[in-house]
Amino acid sequence: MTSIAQSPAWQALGRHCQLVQSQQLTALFAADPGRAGRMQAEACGLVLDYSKNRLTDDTLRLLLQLAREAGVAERSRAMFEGERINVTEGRAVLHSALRAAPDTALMLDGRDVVADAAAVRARVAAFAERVRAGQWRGYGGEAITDVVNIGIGGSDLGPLMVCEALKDLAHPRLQMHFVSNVDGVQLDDVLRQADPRRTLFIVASKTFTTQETLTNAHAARRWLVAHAGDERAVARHFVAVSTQADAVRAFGIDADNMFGFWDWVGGRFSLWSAIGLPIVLQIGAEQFDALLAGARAMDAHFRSAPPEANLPLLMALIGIWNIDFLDAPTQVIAPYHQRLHRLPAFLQQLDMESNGKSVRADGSPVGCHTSPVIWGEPGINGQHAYFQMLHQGTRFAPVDFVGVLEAPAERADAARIAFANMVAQAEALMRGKSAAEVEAEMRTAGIGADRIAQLLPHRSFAGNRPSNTLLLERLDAPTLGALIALYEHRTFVQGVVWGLNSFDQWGVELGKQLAARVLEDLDAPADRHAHDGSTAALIARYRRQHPKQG
Ligand code: G6Q
Repeated sequence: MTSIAQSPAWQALGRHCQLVQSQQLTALFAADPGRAGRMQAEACGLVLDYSKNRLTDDTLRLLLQLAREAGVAERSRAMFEGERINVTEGRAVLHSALRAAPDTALMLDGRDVVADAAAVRARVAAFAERVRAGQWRGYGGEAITDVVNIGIGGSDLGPLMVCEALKDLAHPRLQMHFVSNVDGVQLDDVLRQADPRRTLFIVASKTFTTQETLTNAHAARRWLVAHAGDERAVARHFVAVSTQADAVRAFGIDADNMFGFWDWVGGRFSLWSAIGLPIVLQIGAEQFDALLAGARAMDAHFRSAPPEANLPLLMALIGIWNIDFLDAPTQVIAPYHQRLHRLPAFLQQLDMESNGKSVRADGSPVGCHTSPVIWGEPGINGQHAYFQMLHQGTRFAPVDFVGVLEAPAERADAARIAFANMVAQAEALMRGKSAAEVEAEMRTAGIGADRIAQLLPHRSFAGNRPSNTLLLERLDAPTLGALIALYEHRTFVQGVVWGLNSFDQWGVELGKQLAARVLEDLDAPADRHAHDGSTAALIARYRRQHPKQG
């Protein structure tokens, strides 16, 4: 396989980039009154304005040609139809089947995966309804008030992000908690204020072998049994979500309290499966179905909308343009709604774990840059922190501004201020502020010529910094579902163009193996394993702080 960088469209984009690079966005707008209207696309309650990117109609034409040459449509069909596109693990990639219309069927290894997903979803819904109705009771006979999801990575970030985003729909009695860190602090913080008689633990782990999750799950179990004084309490307070029924049973959780999913669901794509149990508990099965319906609508849009109006395709191609041609090393996610505060962390995993790779699916070098560093925080806070670098740093970082149009009446005024800030920042990044403007401003303020000359370079902004603005008509379950699916497909398309397998994660697997050797040596009087000088010294320093008793 040859690298996409050898393809005719890529080569043409390289040449075209020479022309576009020197152009100012403000000049492109001035020369073309139709630009903003043309460079907008809308679907599933989402509006994308991509006009503030450093590209022209020719760029888009070449990028769409690139997508054709990379076979995006064919690969997408292969994914949706259940081909084993995750070649290193020999697995299909079917998170879309988890949200497929109930009257469709998709056969994989002789099973209808849509029907299997629906059956688990029905069990999840029934269980969640009992908890929400106060019929599922703890060992003391009381209704559950606190739910603790113990999981990490894909078994944490998706449900956490969605539960935060849809908090306005939360069940009034249920408080959700998420514990992922193994250091004990996060779990202690939750347990300190939890009532064991009213707390439900969800142990969420696809493999049920992850050290962090199992350590926390065992600690939570000890806490519960110590309070209850009876092992049998575990059955009332622990449920599991996993693909590994035997390991769940070995932990002591009954099959009745386990909700399964399948190896064709990648961790970072799993919130649509039983991993979404915390979401169902928080917002109810009906709203969870609405979340799935929103994602399903985006799946349909991605599969059928014309390329020039296709949101995931456009966002993916613009990302590739920024990363590979304009040389942007990072991508900022700046949500302007507090409820979306975990979106950057979720997208960081989705994108960096999927496309943070250097070789193509066939093992050959990829030959171009892949996943950028994805980072961000709520934009309004960022304005008082990292936006300085966005405006005046030596590297540029494209931004996805994510805003919400509708707000409840009681928050409308405050929401308008947030929205104004978002639009103003996108405008400022593009426009910049010329030396002439700064000079005139300072003259009007009565500042002397010497001082003006001194301050001019500091107070000028070069501008021409690109961004997308993505508007949600409202922050509800269907629109959020569509937003997540949009980013999933954006990630997928980029992986296809780069020729990657976006669905394995050997770097994560490495992390799962590494700690065991060091852990063994921390407890030993001397190293049993060979380490480099730095690692050995750090282990020795730890041992000095924790001398063995007796
Ligand atoms: C996701 C990754 C990774 C995984 C965690 C937790 O795509 O594979 O983030 O979700 O390592 O794994 P378990 O769910 O198996 O505990």
